[in-house]
Amino acid sequence: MAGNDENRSGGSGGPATSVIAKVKPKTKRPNLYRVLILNDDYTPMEFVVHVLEKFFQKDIEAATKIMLHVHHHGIGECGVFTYEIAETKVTQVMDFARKHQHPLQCVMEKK
Ligand code: TYC
Repeated sequence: MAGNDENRSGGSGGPATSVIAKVKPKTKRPNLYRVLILNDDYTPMEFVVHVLEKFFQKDIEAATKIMLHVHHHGIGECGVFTYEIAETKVTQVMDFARKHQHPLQCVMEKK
């Protein structure tokens, strides 16, 4: 009867020691990125509203509000996304603007 063998991790003779592994919660919050559009003098207001509806799922009221904010303040937020989604949105908007020959600029920034 040696007794308590499964707890004797410390070698011979000494007091019984135990190792208790910490269970680390593995969920991590993802880095988030704002997607922003910039004002310019040439892109039509209706085109910007269309972009916000098409790529950012805004209704016409929200889209118009964001567009006017950008028109008056120079920059505004379209949405907040994880890195890959934000990158995709920026590429989609820039490609769409270029295709229609508008100078609209779209960028992302880490929150
Ligand atoms: N300033 C543009 C105009 O007067 C409209 C506009 C709004 C352009 C927002 C870009 O991101 C923009 N036609």
